[in-house]
Amino acid sequence: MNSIKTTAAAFPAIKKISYEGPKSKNPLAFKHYNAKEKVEGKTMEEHLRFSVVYWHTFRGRGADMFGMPTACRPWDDFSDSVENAQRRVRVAFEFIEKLGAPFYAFHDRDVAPEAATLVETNKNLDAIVKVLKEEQKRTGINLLWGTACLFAHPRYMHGAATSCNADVFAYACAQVKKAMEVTHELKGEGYVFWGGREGYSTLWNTDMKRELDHLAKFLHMAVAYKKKIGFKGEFYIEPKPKEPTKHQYDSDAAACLNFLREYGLKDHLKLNLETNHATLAGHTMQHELEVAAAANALGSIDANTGDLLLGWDTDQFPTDIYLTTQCMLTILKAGGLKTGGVNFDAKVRRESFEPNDLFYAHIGGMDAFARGLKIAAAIRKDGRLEKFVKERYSSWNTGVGKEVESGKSSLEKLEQHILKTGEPKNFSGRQEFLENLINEFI
Ligand code: XUL
Ligand code: CO
Repeated sequence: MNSIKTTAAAFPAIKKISYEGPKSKNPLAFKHYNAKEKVEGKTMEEHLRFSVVYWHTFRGRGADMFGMPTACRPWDDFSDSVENAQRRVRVAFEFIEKLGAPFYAFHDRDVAPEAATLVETNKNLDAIVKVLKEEQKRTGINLLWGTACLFAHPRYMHGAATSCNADVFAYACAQVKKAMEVTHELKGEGYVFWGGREGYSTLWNTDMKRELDHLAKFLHMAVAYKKKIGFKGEFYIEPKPKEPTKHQYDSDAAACLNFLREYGLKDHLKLNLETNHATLAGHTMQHELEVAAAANALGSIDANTGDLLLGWDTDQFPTDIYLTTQCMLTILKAGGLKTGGVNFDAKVRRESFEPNDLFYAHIGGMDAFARGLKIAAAIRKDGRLEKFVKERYSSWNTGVGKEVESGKSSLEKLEQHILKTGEPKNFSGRQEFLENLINEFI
């Protein structure tokens, strides 16, 4: 199939977005994201590794449970034709190139239409991968991660890898096999497993243990196939507690890590953490990042934010500097993102229906993270926060603390210690003092 080019630019009035500094009043310029500026010895581009998602940005149409699509996308005829999908690829790369993001991410079904049979569907995907490859080569934009959509098609109504139907499980495996192959072909730096419907709506019809065993079998087969095709990218599992199911098995970072350890998968997958999923689980994003970092499993982030007053997965663009500062403090402490990136799994509001809104949204998110990075680096350079935390645990550096940490203690020894020293003396946690300290930098 011939790959077609768009005849005209989709965003003709927009030039490449450039850095103009904090004083700029230009809404189509960066005020803080300066790609080549160095922070802690690395450029902002290397630290942040921004990525644009195909699903929200190029397939989202602003429909919700109550209303029809609102989005105006003049380049898209909204048909399921391969030609339309190919034209959309050109537009996507025009957008990402003008924005200056180095990466993108997709589900197989975002980029290419599903057909009546697996063979036809894979043929459609190949026709799109050809154009994606051309555009990656033309622009230097790379694939952060690929994934398979195992939740939209009706066949996955009971789940995919956790379906009660073994044939559906097999279909999911066939789909993932192909999605991994194209991710590999496009030199993707990672591959994500988000358990779209891997959970349950009611326990009355669910054999939980069997479903979890199947999920593990599925991931082990993916690990084996990864080896077989020589795909060197990182595998990630993305936690989310609910939506679309009532309970998703990969409910949060801790649950995912427990599952990975229980089934001998810990060495094969890291975590892709998303802010709105963290808050749906009743956690902060910083909590999820800390849990992952402590297990050496911090892989990548889906950068967005929820609306705590609404309580569902609103996937808004992150603009809160406090949030981005917290994210970047933990990410820097953990040694930075390696194969992962800051992937905007976020969508413009239904009311923001014009193409330019896509630019405003991403520019805002990138600037918010650039500020978070600079603030986090300043807090680290100042050193007072780190020093406080270190001192808070200083009793563990010597004496009984040291003995416990090095495994040389016992209940009897510790009883002797207390009989000798009496009631322990405590000291303040200084939460308010530290909150004020953080605000000095924001
Ligand atoms: C859904 C979600 C997904 C994953 C990829 O809430 O976050 O888009 O990021 O499947
Ligand atoms: Co996500």
